[in-house]
Amino acid sequence: MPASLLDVDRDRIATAARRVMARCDELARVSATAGAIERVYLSPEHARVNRLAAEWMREIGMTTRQDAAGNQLGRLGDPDRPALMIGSHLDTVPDAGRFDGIVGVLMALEVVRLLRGSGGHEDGAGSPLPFALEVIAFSDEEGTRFGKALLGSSAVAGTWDDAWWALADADGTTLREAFLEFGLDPGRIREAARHPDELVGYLEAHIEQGPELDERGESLAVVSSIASARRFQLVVEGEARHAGGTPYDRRRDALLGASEAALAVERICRSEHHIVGTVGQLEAYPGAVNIVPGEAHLSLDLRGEFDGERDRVWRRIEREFDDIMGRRGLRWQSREIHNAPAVYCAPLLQDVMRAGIRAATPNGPADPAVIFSRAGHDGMAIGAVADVGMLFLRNPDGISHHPDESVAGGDVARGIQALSEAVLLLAAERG
Ligand code: HGY
Ligand code: MN
Ligand code: MN
Repeated sequence: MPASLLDVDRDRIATAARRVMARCDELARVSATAGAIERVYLSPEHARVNRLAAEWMREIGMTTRQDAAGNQLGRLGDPDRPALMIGSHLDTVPDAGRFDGIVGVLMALEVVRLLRGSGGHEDGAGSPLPFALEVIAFSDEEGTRFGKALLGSSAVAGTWDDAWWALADADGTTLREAFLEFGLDPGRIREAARHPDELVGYLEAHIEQGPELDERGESLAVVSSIASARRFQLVVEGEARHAGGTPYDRRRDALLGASEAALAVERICRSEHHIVGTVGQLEAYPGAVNIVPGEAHLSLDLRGEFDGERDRVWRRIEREFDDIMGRRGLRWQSREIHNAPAVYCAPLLQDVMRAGIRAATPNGPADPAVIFSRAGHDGMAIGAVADVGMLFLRNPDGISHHPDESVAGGDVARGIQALSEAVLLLAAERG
């Protein structure tokens, strides 16, 4: 039986898991759209979930603050000590599930509640843990509103780029205008940045957003690394013409060029190892039923386990696009809107996560699963300022970024225990 440092009975852990599931439902009701879940950066819904998270942080004795980028933070422990940061994000994609990001923030709160009560922080001062605990609810991991992902965590990592202020949402509101409307001061954004000396590390629990744990019949996994990602907006230019009178050999149909490009992305990425490419958006202009599309706009989301491999495949895709558009008499151009290098989870944090899983799943495999995350996470940004460790929870059927996204309460309970054990092991390691 793997050693367990967490002296908490299973009923308390089960109660914690039930609270997480109930709060996931409560947060799911904070949405911009009726009947679906959508919560984007700097929206009224973002403000409402930050207030709820702050209330739950204060409930367990944490001091709270919203930082200069709209991230919600809670802290417990000696103000002069470095902090172990645990968290995830509360923003969502459109028509989202109720667990992506959200379950990790709520599990972090339960870990603090358990550690605070069982030999963890009592009053904050003189706590037996050699570090403070911080819970962070990142404000924009998805990039849904402005296209650039990881805005909240980039501010915390000190990697904010002032060029982002000009990014605009679908209504033409710039990031700068949205900051001001939300009550934030763009001039103070760098106050959100944390120094490496302030942080012991960053831990995040997240649903896998893939089928591996479900197929293996296992509850939890250690994450080895987070895929590197690049996102592009592409424009294909042809010539709008009459849909009836224009013979095929006179057409320069931008939509067909874009469609062939999307199929080429799938073909190329399927032929590669640990590379995924997705065209999630495709629009034809002028978009009339009786006009050959003269222009097409499409997105490309390209990810890989290694930056160099991902970039090599992008060059391969560019060459293929040149061939396709050349053959069809079309022109094309790309604008990169997001670029995040791969982040490799710190060996020590992988080790404590592995030991935490063993303690939480005594009937599980002696060697818990280790998974490379094809999904992006805030750890990709935070890796610039702290060591990153991640725990995956089984995600039935692997469906995510979809209302059918799910996670079992029992796996949440095991995840809370594993994360708590990992924190205690890290504390023991740091003496
Ligand atoms: O896109 C992603 O991989 C993450 O869910 N934002
Ligand atoms: Mn997501
Ligand atoms: Mn996520």
